[in-house]
Amino acid sequence: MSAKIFAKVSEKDVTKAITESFLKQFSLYSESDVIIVGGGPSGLMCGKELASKNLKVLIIERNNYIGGGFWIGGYLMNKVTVREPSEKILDELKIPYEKATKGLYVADGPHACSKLISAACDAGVKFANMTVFDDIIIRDKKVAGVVVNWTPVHSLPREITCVDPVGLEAKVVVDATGHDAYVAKKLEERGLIKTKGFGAMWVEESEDMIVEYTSEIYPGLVVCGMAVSTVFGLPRMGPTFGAMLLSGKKAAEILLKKYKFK
Ligand code: 48H
Repeated sequence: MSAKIFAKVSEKDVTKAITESFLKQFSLYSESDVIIVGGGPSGLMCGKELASKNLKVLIIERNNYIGGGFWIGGYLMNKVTVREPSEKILDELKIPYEKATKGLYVADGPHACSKLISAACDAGVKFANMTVFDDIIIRDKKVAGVVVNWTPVHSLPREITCVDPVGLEAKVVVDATGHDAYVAKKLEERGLIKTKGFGAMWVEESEDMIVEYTSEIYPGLVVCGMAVSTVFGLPRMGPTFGAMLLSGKKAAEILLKKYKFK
């Protein structure tokens, strides 16, 4: 027997600590001010801005990790770029970067992503990861929440699972699911909106357009990041992330201006 460094705790104590903490949080966030679907750069930025204004914000993420495409940037090379003036957000988040050329900056993906996640956590954002957005709640012609399931359950073939998903209510939902625009597509399936699919790459046009088109596309549903490109058929930009950060920030501003959160 070695000398004891750690507190005396048994297996059941560890299990109870996890389950009780999870249940408390999940129950509290069954009703949020804002649910953001997708924990990539646009969703994280939006969440950070909203939570820093004391809103109750839950990010739903299907993966076990948060950060989406921000970890690896371009072509599995772990480098992300931003175009002026988005380096100001890197400054705010204390993310180191280098100037690549006039108006273009490059940072390490893991450093940039972990700082953004940390800022969102510090602001008070809560996360439900390994949780997949499955469907939308619509009440009186307004989006009123999301329907979710555990990612492993959702991944099983329909014929061998009958695990029903659960509903989470929110005053507003943000679609930050990237190229797939999953939330918007659920409205499209029901004939409520029409999405166009993202356009071909054109860096110089795309980023401005994505920020400009970031908007509420149906009562109670705001779209940000690459999902904007998919909804409106805008050109893509490749591994440059300034528009993702500014689009997330704009989505938060739109919500704060239009909706009253006690
Ligand atoms: C739960 C889901 C679901 C679901 C998806 O892809 P992301 O990084 O999205 P953005 O828009 O914040 O950033 C896009 C950027 O990473 C990028 O790919 C760029 C700039 N591309 C340019 C180009 O030309 O291609 O993150 C979306 C997140 C991911 O973590 C997904 O796992 C998650 O959303 N997600 N979570 N339920 N149904 N669908």
